[in-house]
Amino acid sequence: QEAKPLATFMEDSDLKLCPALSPYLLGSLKLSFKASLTMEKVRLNNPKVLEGRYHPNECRPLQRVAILIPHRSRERHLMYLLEHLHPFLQRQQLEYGIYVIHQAGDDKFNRAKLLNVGYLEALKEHNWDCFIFHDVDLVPENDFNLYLCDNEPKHLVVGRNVTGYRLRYKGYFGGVTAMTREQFAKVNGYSNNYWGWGGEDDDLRERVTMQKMKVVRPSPDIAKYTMVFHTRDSGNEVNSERMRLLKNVAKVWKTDGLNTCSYKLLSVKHKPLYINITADIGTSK
Ligand code: UD2
Ligand code: MN
Repeated sequence: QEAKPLATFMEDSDLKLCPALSPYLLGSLKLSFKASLTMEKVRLNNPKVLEGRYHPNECRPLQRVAILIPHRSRERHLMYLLEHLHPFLQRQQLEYGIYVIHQAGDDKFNRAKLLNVGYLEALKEHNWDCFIFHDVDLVPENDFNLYLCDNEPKHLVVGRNVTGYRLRYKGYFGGVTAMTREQFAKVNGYSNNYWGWGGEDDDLRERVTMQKMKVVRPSPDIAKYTMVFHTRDSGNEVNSERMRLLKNVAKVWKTDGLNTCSYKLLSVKHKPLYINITADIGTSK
């Protein structure tokens, strides 16, 4: 039997690579979050998004980017983030997919482990090049803040409206970060052992520097975010173990991370605007 020509593939590869800077970028935008917004309106505003994914038709995207959002009971934040993030990513001419990783149950929240789960599950669906680990409540203000990976791990949040747009502290690596598939695998992902608030982002930075990689950031006038106001969630109390855990990163990173991330996958749902992964990630005790 004669092999059929891969028509669509050939057409695709004939497409020119997208430019380093998309012509659709708008720069700094003043963001507002309307009380009357609904998820249905967000869906109607984003007709080109199919089951949480999009790719440009006019050019071949530079990278395939998976956005991973750890989540539990922040539905409004998720709606506002999706409202702004979808058009933002399309203006950047990226191929992307948005994954929401939902922690089942009401044990202490574990942001880092959820992000490990997101990485492992997203790679089962598609060969993503680049991963953006993204808080649900941080909305980027400037689309020149490119959701692409660099040769070094990238921290995309220099400043937030709530803290006067200043870097929280030297070495700060929280909020939104971008790592390639290889960079994240090299550090064995996040630790699975941070239950409750804090420390997991510093742990990841330690892993990165131990591998002789260095954190890069876009310029402060670009790496700006609006944080949707919130108080500390119940179930995410400060992790009093975090200082002790942080002292042991060098000793444990090889046996605590992607290679030991055990969880029960409860569901994968392809919603119109995102892929929802619900997992039972065990307990803190
Ligand atoms: C800071 C960091 C965050 C993380 C955290 C400590 C910034 C901008 N962000 O966030 O990256 O390092 O400190 O763990 O510095 N979440 C839920 N439901 C919950 C609890 C948390 O969905 O019940 C998710 C959600 O995506 C949220 C994220 O976890 O954005 C971080 O939690 P937070 O927003 O309460 O903590 P925050 O703002 O101090
Ligand atoms: Mn927050």
